[in-house]
Amino acid sequence: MSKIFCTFVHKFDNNMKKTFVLCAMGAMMTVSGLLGWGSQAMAANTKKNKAMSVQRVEPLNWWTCMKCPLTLMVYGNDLQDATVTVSASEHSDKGTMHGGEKGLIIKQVRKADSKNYLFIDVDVRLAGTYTFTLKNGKKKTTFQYEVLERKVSNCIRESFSSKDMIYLLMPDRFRDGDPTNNTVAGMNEPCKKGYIHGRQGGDIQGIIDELPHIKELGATYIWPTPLTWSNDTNFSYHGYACADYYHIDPRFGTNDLYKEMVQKAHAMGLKIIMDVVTNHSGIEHWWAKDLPYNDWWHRFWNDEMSASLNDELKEVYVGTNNAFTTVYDVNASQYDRKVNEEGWFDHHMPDMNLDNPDLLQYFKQLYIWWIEWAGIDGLRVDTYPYNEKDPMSQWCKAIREEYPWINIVGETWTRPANQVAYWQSGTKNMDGFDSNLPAVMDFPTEEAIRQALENDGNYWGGGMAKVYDALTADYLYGDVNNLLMFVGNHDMDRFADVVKDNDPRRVMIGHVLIATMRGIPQMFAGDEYMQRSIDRSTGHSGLRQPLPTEGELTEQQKQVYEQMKTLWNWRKNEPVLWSGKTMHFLARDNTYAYVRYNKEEAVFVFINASEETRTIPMAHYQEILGQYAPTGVMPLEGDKTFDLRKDSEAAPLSYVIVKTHK
Ligand SMILES: [Ca+2]
Ligand SMILES: [Ca+2]
Repeated sequence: MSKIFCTFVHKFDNNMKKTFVLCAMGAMMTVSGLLGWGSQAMAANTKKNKAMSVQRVEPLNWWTCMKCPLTLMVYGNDLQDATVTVSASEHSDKGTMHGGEKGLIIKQVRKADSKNYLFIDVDVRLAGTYTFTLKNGKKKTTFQYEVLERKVSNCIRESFSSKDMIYLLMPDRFRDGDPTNNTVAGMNEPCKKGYIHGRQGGDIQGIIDELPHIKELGATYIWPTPLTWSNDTNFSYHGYACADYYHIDPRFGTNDLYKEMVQKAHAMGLKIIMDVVTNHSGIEHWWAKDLPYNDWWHRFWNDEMSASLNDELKEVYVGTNNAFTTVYDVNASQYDRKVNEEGWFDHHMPDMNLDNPDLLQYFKQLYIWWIEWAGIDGLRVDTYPYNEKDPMSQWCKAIREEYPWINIVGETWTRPANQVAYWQSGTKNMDGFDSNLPAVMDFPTEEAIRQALENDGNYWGGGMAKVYDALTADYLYGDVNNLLMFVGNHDMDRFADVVKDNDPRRVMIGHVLIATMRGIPQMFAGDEYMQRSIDRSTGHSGLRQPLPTEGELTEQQKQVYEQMKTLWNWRKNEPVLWSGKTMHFLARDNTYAYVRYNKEEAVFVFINASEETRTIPMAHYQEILGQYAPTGVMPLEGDKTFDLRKDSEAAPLSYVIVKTHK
């Protein structure tokens, strides 16, 4: 554990005879005599202890020279009426400027609705360890807070773009690299290997162990689904019901190990995306028993609108209606809009109220803290359109003011392209809204590719005509190169399950499309082996299964992997695919042709998604290919030469990729 980052943030009163250490480097909080720490233990502790005390301070530490202002959320017992002062610790000579001016100034102390919280706005000027003193009559308590020197270069970090390939994985269902952490005392759900909905033991060590595999495949970024503390009794493995945003779930590892994973990935040329969940926390979050503000969560079933509803409707009212259309639909009812935005994602996922300024500030600081502390390279935001759009736009802006080049992709799960485009920064929306969100997910093209390959496509408008149509909507988007391209993810049926006959040729066509069309390709772990669900009737749990081991692979899976590896590693060195323009040609007979091109070079792609041999009618494509050399090479086939002026044949369910230049 690094001494530099170890943050001794506060002490309980001497009369409590306890010391509570938060270590920014460490995953675990050590609390003397308290095992199985969690919200219930904390609530009990709070009730018993009537003395003023501080139990948590978030963010865990901060840095100098940050653009984002800092508000400390201080949680403990009976803090509301305390006056707060700060001094540089006697152990530090850094916190006081020459002339005695303080390196950290309290600007404002705000009460919350709960008497056990304080929100303290501070102005950070110098690195150092600061002692905060809270006094109320004879009651007094203190805590220490560390401000570190920021490396100026930290704001300059590259992020994912169309030159990358993102590898999405679910840590619990990826690789169990450390069986000793599978069940942790005090956590509500133990590991239950073999139970399809239970925890399977996968962890951060498993991701570290698989870094060479991910690198070999040709991926450049890794997007693990959330790794922070999740303490639900069931389905905790997916991590989207967060119970502590500042700590890695001990069943996945520690904060230290997370940082080590980032560093080891970086050493191999791989980068890490963090999965952000602002729309909802988990019902087991430590703040659940004692919310800072009454409106911290949306509890609208108690408001005026729900008061008039009968009991049955009140129950329905709790959940979101998933109707994103209400955000931009000029005809939408305010009621429907409110239910979309404020309804709970699930009964165990309370909806966060981002209109509460302290909550919005909490989330800005939270993810800036993780980026700065762990060295993260990009963000993915869960359930993006369920968040209040204006506060969320401010959140994106704050993150990008701190890190101007960081990329953020929002999960915008809706099919019409105009609705996806609404959420991308740069799109010219009629209502003038700009999300400040740079990247969105191309669900319309994902759906088109899946529908094109799940049957023989032999009908009017079917097959590759669907993929062609998807691209005709590109005029809508603020930035087509910042669309996430994928054929599957952790929330939908496995691609190899849905393509007709589970045919490996169809699996490859899907991946060739996302590798060569515009945007940022992303693939789901296991698809490199055309992995299939172990039980589609069980929903998501069945498809989220551990990566097959070497010994479990069939010959067919090994062959697909070799093709995937060749495809992705070739793409890494083809700038024309990252930023080139696209010209595509009307899809005919379930074939689809397009050219990615720039001033120097071009890549010609021909997809034959039919089950018959098709002619490649090269005369059609001379409008663009005529500007390039007449002979190209096929990079995925050992650079075999290809005559770009002469018709040739494409085998059933095949692809032809030819590279040429001026
Ligand atoms: Ca494990
Ligand atoms: Ca919401």
